[in-house]
Amino acid sequence: MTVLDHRHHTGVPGWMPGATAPRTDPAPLLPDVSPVRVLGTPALEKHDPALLRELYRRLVVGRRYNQQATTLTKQGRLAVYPASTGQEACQIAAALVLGERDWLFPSYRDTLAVVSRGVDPLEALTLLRGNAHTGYDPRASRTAPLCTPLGTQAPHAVGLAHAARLRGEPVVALAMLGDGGTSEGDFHEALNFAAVLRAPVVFLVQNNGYAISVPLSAQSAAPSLAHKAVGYGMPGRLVDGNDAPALHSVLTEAVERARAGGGPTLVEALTYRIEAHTNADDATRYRTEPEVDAWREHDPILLMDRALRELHLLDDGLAQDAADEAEALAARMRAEFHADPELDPMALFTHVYAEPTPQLREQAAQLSAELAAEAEVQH
Ligand SMILES: Cc1ncc(C[n+]2csc(CCOP(=O)(O)OP(=O)(O)O)c2C)c(N)n1
Ligand SMILES: [Mg+2]
Repeated sequence: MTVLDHRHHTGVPGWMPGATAPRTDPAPLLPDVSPVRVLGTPALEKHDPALLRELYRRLVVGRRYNQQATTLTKQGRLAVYPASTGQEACQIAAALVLGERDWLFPSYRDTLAVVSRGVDPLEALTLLRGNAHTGYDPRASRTAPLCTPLGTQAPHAVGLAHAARLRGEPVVALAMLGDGGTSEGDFHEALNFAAVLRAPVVFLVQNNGYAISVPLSAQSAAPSLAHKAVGYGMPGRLVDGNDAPALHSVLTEAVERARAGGGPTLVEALTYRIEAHTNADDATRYRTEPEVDAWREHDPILLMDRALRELHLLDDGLAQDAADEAEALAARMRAEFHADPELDPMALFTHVYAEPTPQLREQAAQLSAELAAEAEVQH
């Protein structure tokens, strides 16, 4: 082997083989200078009217879902709810671009994406109610559990996507992260593996400006989070995260590219969380009212409503239908969550190990005896 055999690493003519030579031209991987937008541009007319109406309907129902879940925390019926109010366009687009065989890897903020994917709206909230189990069957719905540790869902998505590819299955995995999540080691490892393996994965970063109280400026010095893609050798896309059709087309392109063997894409969606981080947070301590108000003017439902009415794709009747559907869902959530859940304390021991350890068996026997003794007393 001669030193010139290293040449296959260098795709750029004029470079000597060696460690410092760029391997590919980074220019095609760079994100757009300004975020991709469809609403309010001529590109909107090229979109399927049925899809646009569907996006609108899902936005309206999704907003109501967020509001009702937040209210349930105030009534003590949900332990915690990280609302995606203001980020609904990202949530519904992420779910809509995936096929039945694809996989979604959500974070704790992405309950609405899980519901949009078809998981029962109440089952999707089981974990946030304080139940130790996820509530829905991840295999049946091809939706991983809502992930609380930041970024750990990203390498899981890559592993699943790579494994599916090895099996010859045309599966794409979409992992959802926050801006703060991009500072995690798991994010780096996931992107590196995904690019090297050309795994069929899409990373959707919802940049809502904050990691709890930490603003993005204190989180990252990258030109944009989408630029982070380039260092790994995958394309980065920057999109308006409150523009549902823009998200839908950028994500669809990324999913199709992944499915066709083109490898991973990192999509950064610029958005804003209108509510506090969770019901346990006071956002007025680190954000100003004018800042929140400016984002209310760029609300995903408002933008969609305005644009669709201009094209005569939406009228009061259709808007009322969506509002009615949203109210019916909220009523169902109230009715089902106000009933006390029937829990079997012994379920604590299921799904922990395939074969329970001797210690777990002992603890299960102890709890079982205590429950039996208590039942005896109550008789
Ligand atoms: C590994 C890890 N470190 C810290 C935390 C605590 N934590 C929970 S949410 C959060 C902020 C994350 O912000 P971002 O990724 O921007 O997502 P957002 O909440 O804005 O959707 C932090 C630090 C965690 N859950 N996991
Ligand atoms: Mg954030």
